[in-house]
Amino acid sequence: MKILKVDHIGVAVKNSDEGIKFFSNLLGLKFEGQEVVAEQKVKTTFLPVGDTEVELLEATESDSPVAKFIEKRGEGIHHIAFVVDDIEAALKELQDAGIGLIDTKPRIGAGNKKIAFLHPKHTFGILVELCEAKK
Ligand code: CMX
Repeated sequence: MKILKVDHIGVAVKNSDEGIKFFSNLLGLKFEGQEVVAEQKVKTTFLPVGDTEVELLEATESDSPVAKFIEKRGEGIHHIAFVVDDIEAALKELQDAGIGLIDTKPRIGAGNKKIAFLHPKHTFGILVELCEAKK
């Protein structure tokens, strides 16, 4: 498995506009756009910085995983996403090493990228996302 870079840091927010005010208007990160990932009931906002980005996550429905996360833990860092060269191979390697996976097969995330989440129980309580490099 080859980790190429941190793709993004997901930040759960109650209100994307408030997040944009801080990260973009105040810190100066570029606002690159937004996308609703309907299957995951979340609106994502992309704020690139260097060769990575901050990704704001706002629940689109009250039963969204992001709404549940905020209810339980408050707003804050929700996940860290790494780009891998081959996501299927990386998942197999991790599974063989005994790491629990939320997604044994990739699903489609923001930007139409193949993504998969590892189980936080096996990753120091941090939700880790793998996403595949664009080919
Ligand atoms: N941080 C730490 N732990 C988390 C977590 C988080 N952000 N999200 C979930 N967990 C924990 C849960 O507490 C649960 O723990 P236990 O098994 O000990 O109870 C475990 O992980 C599994 O969570 P779940 O909600 O029961 O499992 P699901 O399979 O229903 O959902 C997940 C898991 C990660 C997909 C979902 O919680 C989630 O966060 N979905 C939104 C994903 C997202 O951010 N999408 C945006 C676009 C993605 C992109 O392209 O970047």
